[in-house]
Amino acid sequence: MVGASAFGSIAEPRTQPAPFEAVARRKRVFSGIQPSGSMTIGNYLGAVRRWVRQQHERQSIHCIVNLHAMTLPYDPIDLRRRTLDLAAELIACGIDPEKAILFVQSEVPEHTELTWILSTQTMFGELGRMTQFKDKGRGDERVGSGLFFYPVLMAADIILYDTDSVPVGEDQRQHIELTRDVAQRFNSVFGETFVIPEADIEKEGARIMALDDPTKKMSKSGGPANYIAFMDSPDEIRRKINRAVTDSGSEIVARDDKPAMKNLLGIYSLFTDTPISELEARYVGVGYGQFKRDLAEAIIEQMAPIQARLAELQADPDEIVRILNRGTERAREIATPKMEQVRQVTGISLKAGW
Ligand code: ATP
Ligand code: LTN
Repeated sequence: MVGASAFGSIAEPRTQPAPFEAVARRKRVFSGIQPSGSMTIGNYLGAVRRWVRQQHERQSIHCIVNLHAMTLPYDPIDLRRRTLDLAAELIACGIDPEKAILFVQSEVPEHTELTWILSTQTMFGELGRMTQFKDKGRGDERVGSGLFFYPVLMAADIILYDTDSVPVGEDQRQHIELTRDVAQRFNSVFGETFVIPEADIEKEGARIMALDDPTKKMSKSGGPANYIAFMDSPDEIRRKINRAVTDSGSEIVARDDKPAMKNLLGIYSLFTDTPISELEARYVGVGYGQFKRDLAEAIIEQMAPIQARLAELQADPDEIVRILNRGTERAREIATPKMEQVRQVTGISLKAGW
């Protein structure tokens, strides 16, 4: 319980600084991605591209969140394969495992331990308001309660590392708001323990829409017509772009009443680093067919070097496992003392006081 006891108040200021506080540190970034399928251009444009850029100036930690991927029905053999494939995809995209810490969530048991502790500070009602739970659970009573708990595990992932900023797509904004609320609540109950993280959501690329339905977000667990993935061959990419839904009319403009074109122009602009207005001007009077052919080639060209590197990495899965094991060690160097601090302030540690 909270409050004073013969052993002192748990909210009392600590007399000794925690070891991690003694070292001045760079801004720390943490983000996660589920091994629920091959990485899509939505993941890349919304999040991963930024992780690659930020690793040079910030201390970056990237986690393959396999425990999150268990919250919907899955095949265990696929999960292991997808975990290794996703690690290879991230490295192929430019995550440098010498710079950033890249690891698999289940290898650091502190994530699940902290989830339980944070669950005691998370309201049932808060979790019920999460739109992802409502979307993925679809109101089905028989949905696993892990899906309900998903945001608590995500909060634990983030605050376990004293994260300053969380680079994600727009769909994760609500989860990060909840993370902040839970961390603040914990700090006010048990004393300053966690850094309160900020969401880092870019305007461009934050929400890439599905190719077969521009009102839904592109998602690697959607059907194959929904996304373009890094595992897709050039021919598949051509076919998928060719079949992508378009709007009525024939104008190639990024207007709100043209959601399909707005999405395709957005993708084109991000991949080629060309302002949308310039693309709109280039395609005045040009048909959808030519536009789509050009877009497919632009995507293929940008993805080619990444795909070549990916093929090399996939040829040596033992090396990927070695990289992930090293990432686990480095992640635990941060997670273990933090978790010990949490055990102390919550009164579940039997070691001498903090
Ligand atoms: P799933 O289909 O299993 O839910 P997902 O493709 O939505 O997976 P996640 O692993 O949940 O991807 O997300 C990894 C990162 O990619 C997150 O930061 C998320 O916000 C971002 N992201 C996912 N989809 C998109 C998208 N369509 N547009 C922009 N960012 C996205
Ligand atoms: N829920 C996230 C994946 C995720 C995550 C995280 C993202 C799990 N833990 C921590 C950022 C920080 C998603 O993209 N669906």
